[in-house]
Amino acid sequence: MEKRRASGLTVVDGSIARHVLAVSQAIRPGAWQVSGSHTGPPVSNGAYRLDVAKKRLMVPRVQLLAVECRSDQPKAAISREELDTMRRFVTGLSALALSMGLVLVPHAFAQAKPSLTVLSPKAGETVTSTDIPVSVQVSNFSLSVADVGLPDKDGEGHIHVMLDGMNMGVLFNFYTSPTFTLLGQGIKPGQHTLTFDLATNTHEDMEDTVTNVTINYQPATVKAAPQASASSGTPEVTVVWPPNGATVGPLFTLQVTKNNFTPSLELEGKPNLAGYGHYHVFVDMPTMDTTGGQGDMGMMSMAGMIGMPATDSIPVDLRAWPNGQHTITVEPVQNDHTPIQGAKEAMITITLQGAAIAQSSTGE
Ligand SMILES: [Cu+2]
Repeated sequence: MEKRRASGLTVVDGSIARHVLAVSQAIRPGAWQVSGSHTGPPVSNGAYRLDVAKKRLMVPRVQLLAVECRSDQPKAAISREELDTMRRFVTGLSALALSMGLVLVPHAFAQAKPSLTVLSPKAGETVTSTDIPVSVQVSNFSLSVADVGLPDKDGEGHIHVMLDGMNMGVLFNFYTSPTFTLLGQGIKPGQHTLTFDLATNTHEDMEDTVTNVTINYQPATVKAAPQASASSGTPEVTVVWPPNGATVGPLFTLQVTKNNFTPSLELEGKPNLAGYGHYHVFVDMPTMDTTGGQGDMGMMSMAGMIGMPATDSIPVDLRAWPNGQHTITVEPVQNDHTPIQGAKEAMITITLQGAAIAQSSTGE
C-alpha cells in the first residue's frame, strides 16, 4: 500500500470553503470526497485538524487517512482565483475532488433528509428463494430513472445494493423502484449482509442512508456461478445501432455486438470470472485524468453512467438530457465493475433531438 498526497481539495463547511491538504491511501483507482470542520486550536503553525466525514463513492477501497486545513480564513465562496490556484495543483486525483468540493455546497443546505427503510427482507430472515425479493421505502427522496447519470440534484437519485461489503466491487446494480429483485446466482448459502443505500444521480453513495440487513440465505435451489471461460481473446464491444453520427430521438434501443465476452446480469457484484462481465453505458463519459504521474490513481467517475446492462439490446432513455451532440460509450467491465485490461470499448457520437427539456447543447 502506498500513501499518496492530493492537494487542492476544498472542504465546504456551510458557506465557508477552506483549503485542505489531504493524505489518502488508494488501492484501486477511485474517487472520493470529504467534508468536515475544525475542531480545537491549531496543532502546529496554522495547521488545523479537521473532523472529516468521508463520503463513500462507488469506488472500492479508498481510504482517507488524514486531512489538515491549511488556512482558517473563512471564505464566502470559492473564488475564481482559488479555483485557478487549485487547478495548478491538480493531479489525477484532485481533478475529481475539485468538482466534488463544489458539489458539496448545495448538500450543506439540504432541507428534509432523505431516508431509506428496508421493509423486506427483514434482519435475520431466512430466504429460501434463489433470487431475493426486496421491498424498500424511501422518504424525502425521489427515485428517478430518467436522471440516472445526469448531474446530481438534491433529494433525487436511486438505490444501490451491495453484498457483504460497501464498495462498488460488490454492487449488485442500481434500482429506481421500491420493489426489485437481487439475483442469487453465485451467492453461497449461509449468512450474508445486504447493504442498501440511496445514491445520487452520479452514483455517489449517501453514507447516512446506509442500511445493513443480515439474512440467512438458504435457497431451495442453489445457482452456482458458471465456470470461467476458456477463451483468452481480448473482449471487445461494437455499437451496431445507431450508426456513429446519427440523429436520434430520446428513446431508442442501442444495439451492440461483442467478441470474447459473455455479459451476465446475474454475476454483477459477484467475484470476477474470466470472459464474463457486463456493460457500463455512459453518456458523455467523464475523461480519466491520468496526468501528473499518478497513473493508477486515474479518476473513475461514474458521472454519466446510465446503465449496467448485460444484454446486447439496450433500451436508452435520454428524455432528460439536453438536445444536441453526445457521446455514448459502452464499456465491457468485470463482475466487480472494474475495467478489463486491454478490452475494447465502443464509442459513438449522436445528435439528440426531441428531448423533453428542449435546450440546445452548448458543446465543450
Ligand atoms: Cu448508482
